[in-house]
Amino acid sequence: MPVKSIKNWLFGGDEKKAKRSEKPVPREFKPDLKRLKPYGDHIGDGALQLSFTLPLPPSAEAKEAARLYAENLGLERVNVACAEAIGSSFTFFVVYGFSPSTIDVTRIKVRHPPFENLDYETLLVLAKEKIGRKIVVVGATTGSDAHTVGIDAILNRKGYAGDFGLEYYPCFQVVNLRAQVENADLVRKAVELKADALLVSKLVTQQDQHLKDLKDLLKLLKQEKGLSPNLLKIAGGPRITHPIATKLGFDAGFGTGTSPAEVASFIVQEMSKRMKR
Ligand code: B12
Repeated sequence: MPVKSIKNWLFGGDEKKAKRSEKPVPREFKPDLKRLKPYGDHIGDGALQLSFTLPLPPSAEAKEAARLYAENLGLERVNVACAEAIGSSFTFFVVYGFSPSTIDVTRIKVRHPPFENLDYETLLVLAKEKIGRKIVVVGATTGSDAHTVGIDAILNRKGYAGDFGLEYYPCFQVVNLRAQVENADLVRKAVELKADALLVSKLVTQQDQHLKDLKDLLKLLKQEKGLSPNLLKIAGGPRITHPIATKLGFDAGFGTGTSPAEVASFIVQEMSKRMKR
């Protein structure tokens, strides 16, 4: 159906009439960035949802314990919306409440990896002009960690959320060692392939295993003499941030929702800078 007919069908009558009935015009909304609160039913009501498990069998008393616990956290007008048994000794709760807390967003500063998002063509031109050869990227999920989806999302041609992975770019030679790769094997492979960038994924964070494995990798890299002096060391995973990764000694860290294009942009720009030195 043509657009005009759809409007006539929806609103009745001609287009002029239809335009008049296209309401409501959204009001411009300016949040109070100095005293920001969550939004539920009304702006600034502080409504939020919380889920947690108590080591109690399900009962009216357990539900009351969940309500009081949420009140102890500072929530007001708490409603326990869900109380589900998890086995015989645990209950999972979803509670709603209203928080009086506010956050001053104007004071927040987050450190990101230093790069500009480049489109595909610009990136290839930069890589050709400044680097002039294939950039060797070696990636893996290390230690006992078996999660491959994150590193695959960045490296494999099919990519992530409609964004092609590094294999799609002719400027990269990608070697994906996938999961449960020992740090020593990863370092050996980086030497053998003359890697320009090492990409490490960590998903399992229980008892800070991800930090232990990443530190161990850095130690091995420091001891190894056969690596490129410009080797880029990049860590990623849902609990990795740029500040965490750089504090450990990596060049960059990428967390949840990272697109391959961002990683490609960072590698090409950072390598271009280093090759000038
Ligand atoms: C799928 C999955 C599995 C699959 C993995 C299959 C596979 N081939 O990868 C299987 C079933 C094997 C599995 C097993 C286990 N899993 Co699991 N798993 C998940 C799950 C549901 C999704 C992970 C995923 O694929 N995400 C999708 C990808 C695209 O997202 P991503 O990894 O975050 O990657 C993005 C970014 O983080 C970033 N990124 C990631 N890596 C890198 C690297 C670089 C260099 C860069 C630049 C960016 C980058 O870019 C990606 C794209 O944006 C998560 C829960 C969750 N919802 O996250 C649990 C989860 C990770 N698993 C968990 C656990 C506990 C396990 C097991 C221990 C369970 C068990 N008791 O057996 C085992 C572990 C086995 C092992 N030895 O590692 C826990 C980890 C808890 C923790 N924080 O330590 C989670 C969080 C579930 C939970 N809430 O408990 N799991």
